[in-house]
Amino acid sequence: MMAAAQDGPLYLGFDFSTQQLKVVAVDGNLSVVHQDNVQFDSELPEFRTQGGVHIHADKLTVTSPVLMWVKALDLLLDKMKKAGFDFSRVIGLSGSGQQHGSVYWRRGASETLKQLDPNRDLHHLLRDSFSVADAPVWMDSSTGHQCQDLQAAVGGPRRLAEITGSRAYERFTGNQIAKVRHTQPESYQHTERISLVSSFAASLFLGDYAAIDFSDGSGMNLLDIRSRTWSEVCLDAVAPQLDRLLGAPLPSTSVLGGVSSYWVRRFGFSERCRVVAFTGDNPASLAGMRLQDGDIAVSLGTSDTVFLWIQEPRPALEGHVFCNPVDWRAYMALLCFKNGSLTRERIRNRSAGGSWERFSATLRETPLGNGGNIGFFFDTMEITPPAVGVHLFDSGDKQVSSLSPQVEVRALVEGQFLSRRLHAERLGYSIIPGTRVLATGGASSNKEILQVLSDVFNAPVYTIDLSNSACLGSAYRALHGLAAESGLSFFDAVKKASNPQLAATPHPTAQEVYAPMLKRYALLEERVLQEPRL
Ligand code: XUL
Repeated sequence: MMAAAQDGPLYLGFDFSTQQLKVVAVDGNLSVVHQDNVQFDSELPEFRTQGGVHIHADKLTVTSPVLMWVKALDLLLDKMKKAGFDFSRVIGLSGSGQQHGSVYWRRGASETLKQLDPNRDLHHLLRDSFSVADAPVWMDSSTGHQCQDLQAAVGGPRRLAEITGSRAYERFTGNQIAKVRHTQPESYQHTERISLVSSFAASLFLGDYAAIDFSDGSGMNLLDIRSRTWSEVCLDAVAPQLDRLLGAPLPSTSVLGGVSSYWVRRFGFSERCRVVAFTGDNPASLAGMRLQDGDIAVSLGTSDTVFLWIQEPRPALEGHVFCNPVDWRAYMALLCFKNGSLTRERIRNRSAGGSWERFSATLRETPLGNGGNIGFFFDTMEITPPAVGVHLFDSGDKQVSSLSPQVEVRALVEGQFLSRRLHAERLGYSIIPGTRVLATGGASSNKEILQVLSDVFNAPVYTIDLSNSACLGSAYRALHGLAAESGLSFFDAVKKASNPQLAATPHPTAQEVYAPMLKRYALLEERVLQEPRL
């Protein structure tokens, strides 16, 4: 044991995501020394989840059993122990949780948490500690009424977005709490504390209720993102005296305390091991990517997601502005675009003979700006902006019914990236000298697609593997949380981590071509939004 402890300190990052619980351990050089996971469906079949959740008969209500998450933690730590992981070297841990989900602790649970018997599994000890057994999760969309009520109470969707960073969304926790209060009044009565998935998980390690952090707290429609306190008007609209059930929110970099004696005695954690506030999986991913001021990350997957670091929040009716998880003065924004890879594949099949090589060759052979042709390809109802259908325009802004295959390929890729840039700028993002575009996800392996991305943003594009970013970001945050007490910035704390790879730099004429095209794109998008939906 002594010899192992001399091998230097370790930091753990956990990720309580929808389908699995993951862990990663990094050393002081930020090298990954251990990782493991528990898959809910296959390793905890007794809970009968599919993809980690239960979809209820109304198809709108989606929940996960809280005890499944607790049991997954028992299982994960047992696996680590069996693999010979030396818990005594861990001096800091943190974690992330799927955003928006809520956990309802039954009256008396805080006492239980404080006196956990190290000879027993957590899921036995906490069997009776939850007043609501099935936690609403982010996939739930059953709270339409509650959203309307909240918006009406604060003065409309725009006002709600100004206060909390987002208009009302069904999955956001405030609306979920309002629904639990109305549909399960008795359970609500017996609730002593409400946690997010992230602060619930931190509570297990702390042996006490953990604070909700500013960043994950921003996904509740309850936090005033400027004052970083609960918004009274929002709380009052959801439930009386809700602040007592939520506890005071804290900066995401806070050290909450030490691990409870349960962990010391059951697994051999050091009494020195600190728990740094857990946060949401998207904020934790931002930390894992080491996104900086001015950067934008574009994840090119089934749906495309855009992450932004912003200094001044400018919330809109689309997208979300959250408090920043690594710098409490800053903000981050998140935008989701539904028509990503599946649309790229459809156009590849239609206009490039099903071949990515031909698709790429077409992008190489067609000019920047596509001769003025612009396309909107919303195969399914888009989130950002809320529009559907394919809309094509020629260089004179005249709507046309088709484009040649070559022009169509470029119109798709340019159109997607013009849209990512337009909506990012509406949330307060601007390209500054030194701006980097970080690309990740399936399509980020296509050099020609990345070249268009670089040209449209007039900024260099770097690629980065994000498959583990929330978990890794949590381990980084654990390390930084400890160092932050001495004033070290997140970026100084994690500078030893490996850097993203440069993949494309903008063409010298990019700015000249795309600055006016972005303005035209915005006007044409207005026209598309005004078209009647069929
Ligand atoms: C973000 C959101 C999802 C979950 C996934 O608003 O709902 O990304 O965080 O775990």
